[in-house]
Amino acid sequence: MMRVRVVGAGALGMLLAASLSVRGTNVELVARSGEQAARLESEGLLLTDRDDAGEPLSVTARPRIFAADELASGGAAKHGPPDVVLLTVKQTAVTDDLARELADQLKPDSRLVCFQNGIGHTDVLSRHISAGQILIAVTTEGALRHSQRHVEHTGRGSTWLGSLEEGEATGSAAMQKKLQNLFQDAGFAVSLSNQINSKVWNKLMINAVINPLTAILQIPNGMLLKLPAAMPLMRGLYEEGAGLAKQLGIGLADDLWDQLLDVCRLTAANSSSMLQDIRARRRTELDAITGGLLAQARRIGMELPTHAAVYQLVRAIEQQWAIL
Ligand code: KPL
Repeated sequence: MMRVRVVGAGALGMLLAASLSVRGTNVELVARSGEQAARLESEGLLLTDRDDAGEPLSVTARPRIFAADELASGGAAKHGPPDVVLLTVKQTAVTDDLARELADQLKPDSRLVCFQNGIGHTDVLSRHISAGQILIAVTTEGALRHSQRHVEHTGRGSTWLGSLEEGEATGSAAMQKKLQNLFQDAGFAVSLSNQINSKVWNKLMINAVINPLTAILQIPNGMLLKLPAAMPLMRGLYEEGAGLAKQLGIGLADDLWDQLLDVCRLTAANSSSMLQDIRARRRTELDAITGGLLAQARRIGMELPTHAAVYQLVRAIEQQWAIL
């Protein structure tokens, strides 16, 4: 049976670990804090959801739980390598140190599936892990972490899975098919994509419009559509990003602008992840989203003035924490 290690016990990691585990998959969940690991170990991982008729569902899963420190300090060798690592930590946690630790946990035919928002993390990871072992997942599943042991599946979405090295290796194709089956058995809609970079950029564009604006204005996603002065900003960010993608030869969905407006409508009452980070005074994923676009633009000598302005504004909000 495939052995799956989920690294990162935030909302998405908990959702995946619980859903796979209750379907009988051999799952290990790695939590950064020892306190969360202890709680998950003793009380189990609670997943709540609603069925198609809207009736509440609740299940307690019992994946094997590890604290990240335990694996980092020699425990990884003791517990043996997984076949697949699902990396569900935030972008900001993807460092060279983490990449080295992950490299130690993988065997040559293991795969690492990255679920991060934004871009840039795969550059860090591929400094330590062979690019042929890295898969990218782009998901619109909605999950909300209520406590260290409770996650709610708030919205059914779709997931695309593809290889970092597009058009690559047959070994990887077989593994992708296995993973697709595994996820589908656990109730997720998964498609394989041989153009995963386009999917990454579609999501990046949506995040790069909604996330910084909602974080700066401190409003839920749907409110963006109700503020006439916000619309030209949204459109400006969108056009600049689309212009960059074009220059880089990255194909975006033809109806991406409409998809973006739909995300605002469908998640109208939600706070974007960047706004949640700002409220909790956590470092945001700004560098991987707006900063990711700006870095790509710099590389080819292009200017993105609206993205540059929102970058400075979000950074300034983060910098206030050191003073206030
Ligand atoms: O992914 C998101 C986020 O908050 O990070 C959405 C809901 C799309 C808003 O950009």
